[in-house]
Amino acid sequence: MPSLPTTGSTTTAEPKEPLSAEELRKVHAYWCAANYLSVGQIYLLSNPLLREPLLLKHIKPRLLGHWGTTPGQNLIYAHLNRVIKKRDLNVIYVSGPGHGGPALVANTYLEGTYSEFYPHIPQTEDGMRKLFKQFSFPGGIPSHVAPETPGSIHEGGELGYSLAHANGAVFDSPDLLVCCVVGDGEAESGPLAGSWHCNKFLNPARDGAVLPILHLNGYKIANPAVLARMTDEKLTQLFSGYGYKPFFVEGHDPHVVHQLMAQTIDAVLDEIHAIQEAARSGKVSTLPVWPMIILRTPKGWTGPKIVDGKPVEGTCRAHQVPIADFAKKPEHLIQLEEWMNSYRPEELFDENGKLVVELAELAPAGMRRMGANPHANGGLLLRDLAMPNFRDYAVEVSKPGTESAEATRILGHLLRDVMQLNAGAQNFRVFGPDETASNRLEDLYQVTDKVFMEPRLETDEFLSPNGRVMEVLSEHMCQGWLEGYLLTGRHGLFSCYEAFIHIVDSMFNQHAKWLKVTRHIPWRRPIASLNYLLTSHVWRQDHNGFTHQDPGFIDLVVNKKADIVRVYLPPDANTLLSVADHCLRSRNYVNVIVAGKTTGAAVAGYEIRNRTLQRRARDLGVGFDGQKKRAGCRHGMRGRRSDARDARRRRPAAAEFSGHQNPRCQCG
Ligand SMILES: Cc1ncc(C[n+]2csc(CCOP(=O)(O)OP(=O)(O)O)c2C)c(N)n1
Ligand SMILES: [Mg+2]
Repeated sequence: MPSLPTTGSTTTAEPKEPLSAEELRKVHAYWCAANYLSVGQIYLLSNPLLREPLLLKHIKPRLLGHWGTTPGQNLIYAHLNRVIKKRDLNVIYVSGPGHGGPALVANTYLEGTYSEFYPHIPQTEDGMRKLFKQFSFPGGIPSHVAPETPGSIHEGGELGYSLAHANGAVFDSPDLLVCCVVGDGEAESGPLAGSWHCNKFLNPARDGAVLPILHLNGYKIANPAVLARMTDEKLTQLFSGYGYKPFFVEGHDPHVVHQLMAQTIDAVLDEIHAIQEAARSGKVSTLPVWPMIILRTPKGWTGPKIVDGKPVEGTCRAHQVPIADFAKKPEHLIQLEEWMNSYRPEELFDENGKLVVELAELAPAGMRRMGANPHANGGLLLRDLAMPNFRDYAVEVSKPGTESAEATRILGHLLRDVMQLNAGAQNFRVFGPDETASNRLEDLYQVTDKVFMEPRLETDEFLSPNGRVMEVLSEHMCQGWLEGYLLTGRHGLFSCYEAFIHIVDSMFNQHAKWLKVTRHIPWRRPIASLNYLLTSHVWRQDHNGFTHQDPGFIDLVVNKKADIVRVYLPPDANTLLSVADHCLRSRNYVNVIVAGKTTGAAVAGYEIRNRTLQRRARDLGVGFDGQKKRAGCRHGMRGRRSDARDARRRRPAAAEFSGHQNPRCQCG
């Protein structure tokens, strides 16, 4: 294979051999088992243990999936298992190149969690057959890491968000380590490139740690990856500049790489531990230099070297399905059989198809298994927010329209107290791209600061390592952090100018799809809703103009079904309070609140507003009961237009339009 551009590096660990011969044999065998199961998922319909000679009828008629990233991710998983066991660590795995779905499915199957979540796929020969068949198959499972995958908080279908998700997951979880695999192609994306700055917002005294593993397998789908063609020196300069200490693990010989990987993971964990110790003992409160791993291994490692005369392993031809066309080229059957047999399945699985005991013992136990870690099923850890009575913050309105207020400033009073009430629980944060004060939420700074780990100047205000407001001028990072935070069982709010929330259109889509799928997965517990507060809306721009006007995010949002999204247009401060109270209590929605920050009339007290909404609901032919708690739409809620049309046609029972027939709605 072509040589990779390495020049040696000062941060490549001095070669040692931390694994005994026995440990090396076993970790290699475990990796082979994961690779075998990954190839099996991509190719096989039956004959999972190759007990019969491989025939065309054993192969799936349509071959789908991504092999190229998979062996590298299997290597990382196997080595994480080793250290989780050895050090009793609390770790979850974020797969940036989540198109490597076979790797995560294979590993969770090997560790036993897959069969616990899906008992119809047991650790038997027939279970293995079903595991293989279901992959990327009608009625089966997605080819990517997905909500269906145990241990996952990150799909990775749309590349670029892994590092932001990983950081969001560890905020306020001091015990948690997220291993975040970043693809070298993924690393070219804007969101990922920005996300290296996450370290400036991570406080080792109160947050967990992220271990980024930049996987330089050299290629994307059809091109070399930019970072992969840089020398180790250049990469060291780049990542040192971002504030990391890169450790290089490079090679093609599995046995060399196993030793180097084991040694390097031990070294980086020692560094992470030292950083946390220093911060938690109060000795250091400045931005630490976090370690990261740069892993250079061939794309499609251990797969076919040459297919039809062309090199495959170590090239972008290994990205998806390296051997195909079995009907036309029977010699490919032999090649696939040789490839699968190269892992020696007969030594890995017993006569019943179960992983042999000496290898099964390598996985951690119980909830330490990455597929079973409760942080990756955040609803299990979710606690209700302590909420003040929102009515206590209301603007007094003796006569409609006579009082005026900045709606979001009034909301700021409420958010300040939500922040304060939950300070002990450490489960609420507010996110925004440098606009929290501009959006009139600055009362938050009476009780907390903006988190900032870089040096602070005397002239700075409200910055500290302990702040709970997260401000960075990257809507992608704000969204990714909040998603990671919510998916691991906490609460938050993202405030943004209405026009610029479009920057995360696609991330919104992905999160909404995740929520939609999780509703049908019984073991996924509901998580807190993702709440957007969009201000600087189209109607009131003051010193900004056309550049800052665009109400189109709502168009995008209402394309989703009403059981996933909610759009609220509260007309005044009091309605906004009520809406925010509702949204912060709700579960499994994306709530979009569009509200003005400039001075506007406080239209009505709660009684008058309820009457108005009742009238409006009557006009639409839908029910409204503003009097009953948990039944009425006190929120000025809008469903999709088509919902309203459907509702008018069907004249539904009370409260359908408002969505309150949904038992998960927690209107309080
Ligand atoms: C945002 C985004 N753009 C494009 C794609 C299409 N795509 C899927 S995989 C891939 C290449 C990924 O390369 P890399 O991150 O290096 O992953 P690996 O080599 O580990 O497969 C691309 C471009 C995508 N999934 N997401
Ligand atoms: Mg790559």
